[in-house]
Amino acid sequence: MSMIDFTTGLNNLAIETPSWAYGNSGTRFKVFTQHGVPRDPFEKITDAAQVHAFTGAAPTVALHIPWDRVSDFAALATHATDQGVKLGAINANVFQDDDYMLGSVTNPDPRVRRKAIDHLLECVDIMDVTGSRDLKLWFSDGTNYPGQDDIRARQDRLSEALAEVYDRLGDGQRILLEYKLFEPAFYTMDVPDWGTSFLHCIALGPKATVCVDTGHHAPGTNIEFIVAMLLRAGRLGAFDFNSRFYADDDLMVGAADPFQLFRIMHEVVRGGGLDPATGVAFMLDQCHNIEPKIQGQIRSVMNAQEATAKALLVDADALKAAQSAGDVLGANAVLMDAYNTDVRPLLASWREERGLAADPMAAYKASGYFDKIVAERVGGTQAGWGA
Ligand code: PSV
Ligand code: MN
Ligand code: MN
Repeated sequence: MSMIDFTTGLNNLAIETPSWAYGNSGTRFKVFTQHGVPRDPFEKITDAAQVHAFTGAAPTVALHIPWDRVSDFAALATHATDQGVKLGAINANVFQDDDYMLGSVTNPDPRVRRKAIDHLLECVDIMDVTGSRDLKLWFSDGTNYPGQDDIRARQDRLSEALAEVYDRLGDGQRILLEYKLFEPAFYTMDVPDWGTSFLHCIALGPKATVCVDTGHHAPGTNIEFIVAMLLRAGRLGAFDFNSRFYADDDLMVGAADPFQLFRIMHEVVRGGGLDPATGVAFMLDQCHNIEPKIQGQIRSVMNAQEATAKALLVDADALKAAQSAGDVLGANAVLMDAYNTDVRPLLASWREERGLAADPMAAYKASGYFDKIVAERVGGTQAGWGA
């Protein structure tokens, strides 16, 4: 069993934070506005840079188009670099336009499909300017009622659209195809599960990989099994990390079920996913509806680091020996020993060795940044959700 060493593994864990986590958000019942939230994409990047400054582990920021549309993406990229971060994945958005009521790229109307594909192509144009590697595609497309549309024809339309976008990708660019079990469609989603995403990725070619959003499965789904399968097939492109108690709750990763996050990270370590050459992007896809946003992101990065540190502590040789000997309880104990280790002192040392504060949350709170943005910013924008 090849395993990466503890420090290299932690050094390689780069968490991408989402621009939309910094804006106001809520549920479909109410958006709660907070003080000091960014007024434009530039200020979102500035906030994201704080998360990186205090954790040393969040070097990139994902954009969502059109939520983050600016007139000059090169200027946004320069601003990011000036702040000490880089622009990351471009998330397409074909789910907030009246035209998409019956679907975007799978809509029965060719005019609507054209409009949706054109948006996806425009996102690749933006990637060319921002230097982003990844185009993240999530489709809200689906149906609510049996018979509403032809399930197979929708798959044909989807694969046509994906092929056109795939052909437009430049060198070093990838498609991340995200799946979701339900919502907003309730009978069928056109990309409901990893199998559907995987099939489309295989048909497209090596530059298409699956994005696993941890909130997008049926309750009880064994997500680490999916992770193992995709890594084994070389098609795990990214995570959208968040946690959930019920459905797509978008709560802080590691908040609802830290043990599940550990099991996922164990499979990531086991499958070589912390080796940058494997190409797994670790992104957060969360909304902080009631908690302070920058702190919510810092806590999420710390939670991901803790789960990863525990996974890196698994004694691979002892585990293999116990597994080979058929020692069921012994093998389980190896995993549980790692999970039950308090890794916070180890992470504090890791940070101090890099000139960071041992406790990023306390250091951020003491920095005065929050008071500064509250004073400076009036009338922050909405993340895009929960309008
Ligand atoms: C859809 O639920 C999703 O997970 C997709 O990744 C969207 O782009 C994102 O949420 C927006 O928050
Ligand atoms: Mn997502
Ligand atoms: Mn989601």
